[in-house]
Amino acid sequence: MAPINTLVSYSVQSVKVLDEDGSVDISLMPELSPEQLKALYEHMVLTREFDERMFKMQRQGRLGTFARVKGQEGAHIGAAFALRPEDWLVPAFRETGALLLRGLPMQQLLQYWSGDERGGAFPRSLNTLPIAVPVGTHMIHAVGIGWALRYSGTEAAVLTFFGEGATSEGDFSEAMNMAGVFQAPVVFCCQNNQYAISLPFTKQTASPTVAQKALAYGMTGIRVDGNDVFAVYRVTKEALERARLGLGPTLIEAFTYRVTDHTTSDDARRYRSEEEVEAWKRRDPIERLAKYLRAAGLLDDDGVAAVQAEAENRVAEAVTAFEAIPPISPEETFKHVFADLTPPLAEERDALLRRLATGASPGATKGE
Ligand SMILES: Cc1ncc(C[n+]2csc(CCOP(=O)(O)OP(=O)(O)O)c2C)c(N)n1
Repeated sequence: MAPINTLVSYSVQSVKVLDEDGSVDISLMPELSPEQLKALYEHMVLTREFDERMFKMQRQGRLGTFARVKGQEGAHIGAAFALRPEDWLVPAFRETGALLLRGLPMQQLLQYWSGDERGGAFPRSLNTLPIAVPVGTHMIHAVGIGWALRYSGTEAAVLTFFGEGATSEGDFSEAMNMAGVFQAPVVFCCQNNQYAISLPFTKQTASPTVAQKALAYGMTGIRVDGNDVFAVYRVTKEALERARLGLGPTLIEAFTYRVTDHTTSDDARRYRSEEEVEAWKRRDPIERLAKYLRAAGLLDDDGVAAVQAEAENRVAEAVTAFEAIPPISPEETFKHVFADLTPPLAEERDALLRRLATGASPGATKGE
């Protein structure tokens, strides 16, 4: 019997296009028109403004707990910018910019993070699954959609996002394995922001990179500078194209950093240094793009101010629209999670409606 060579050699390709000083590697620069370049910038600024405003609203008690995306705009917006309308987006919970880019109304996202069930019922026309807070569960759904697309001969692909913490879940392994075996047209985009709440990447996995995990599943793995919107766009566009052509799935690791707390319930100062955060703030993805646009003659001081003012207006309008939405009815709170309500939930709903019919308050009393 011939010996099985158990030594597998591999290398992880790492892609960077846009430098911190705003200069680009021309040989790798993706094709983007001036309009697209400006749209990318405007969208990243809008996402940051929305994120800041949501944070203030949460602190004012006008919104529930939510996960900020500040510092990660290059990673998830760069990737989502490569999607076509017929593709599918399967998000986790830290992709605000991708959801807005997909066309989700801002006030609906505010509804979602305020705990209003209607916020999670995304318009079907967006080909976008709802936010998944349970870590990693949605990657399996992404593969299911991808497999269905392949089975039905539809030339479209799926882009799913998750954090590096999610790669320790069994769901990641199941999803990656199935996508590899069935050549499902799925692009797995890991926003490696280096912390899963307080757990640093080095304690999450013994692998030096997330990208190399692709090797075991027989798919392409690639690491990209996640604060470089051009690099993320480029590799995601190529991966989506391969997927649409039936050439299989890809794992992309967008290496980035969460410059704010994990969620509004966290205090990151308890587990990482100010110096570390400051160093990453200097690699800000929006600043980097702005430097490039200025050098290309596509942006100046007036332009920066105008984009910021427009973002503030749009966010203010969305907040006004959100706050004018009438409260959800008790009955409707049961409507948007399951297509067919589970028997225990149906029982709870009926009990609540019976109780309300007597004129009682919705709150349960002891013993009920
Ligand atoms: C199945 C499951 N386990 C635990 C949690 C609690 N939890 C929420 S976010 C999080 C860390 C996720 O880290 P990562 O996947 O790296 O994403 P990030 O928050 O950094 O974007 C944990 C453990 C959860 N939501 N779901």
